[in-house]
Amino acid sequence: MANVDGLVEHPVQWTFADLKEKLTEVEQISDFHCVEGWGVKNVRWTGVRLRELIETVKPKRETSHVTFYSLGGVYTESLTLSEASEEQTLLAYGLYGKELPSQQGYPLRVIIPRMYGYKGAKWLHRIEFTDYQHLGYWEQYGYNVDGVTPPR
Ligand SMILES: Nc1nc2c(c(=O)[nH]1)N[C@H]1C(S)=C(S)[C@@H](COP(=O)(O)O)O[C@H]1N2
Ligand SMILES: [Mo]
Repeated sequence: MANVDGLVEHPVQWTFADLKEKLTEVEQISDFHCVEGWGVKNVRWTGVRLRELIETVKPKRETSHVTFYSLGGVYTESLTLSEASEEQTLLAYGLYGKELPSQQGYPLRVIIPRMYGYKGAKWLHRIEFTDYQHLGYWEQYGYNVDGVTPPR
């Protein structure tokens, strides 16, 4: 993870180590579900609350959404500022007490348990604050931007 930028008062360029040092580590057990039908109960994540990062960078008044960019330049996702600020929205770097495996998104991934898995970008490297909602990777193929209702 490197850049947190866009419509914020204090953009930061943090290394993964900076992020761990500056924000409070939390542990969260939550169910994970993919829109394709599979799910995993009681997944134990370690990470930081996205809310705390938001408080650090101070979004400007016109900010309405947060866009996430994965390494590789293909996968993107977005949340409203209010969804991003929910208690359970994490930037996770640990899984069951160990470092996030590379397949699961090392070094960092977004977790928002009440939404389908596609809302959470793995291999996160940039967070941008915007005044529009960016249409995510799967959303261009018909998945719903709300992350809650399944595609028809
Ligand atoms: N960068 C990136 N993030 C991603 C995806 C992806 O293909 N690329 N797939 C999404 C989808 S559809 C799901 S269900 C979860 C799967 O997470 P898992 O591989 O840890 O089970 O990651 C989400 N995040
Ligand atoms: Mo998924």
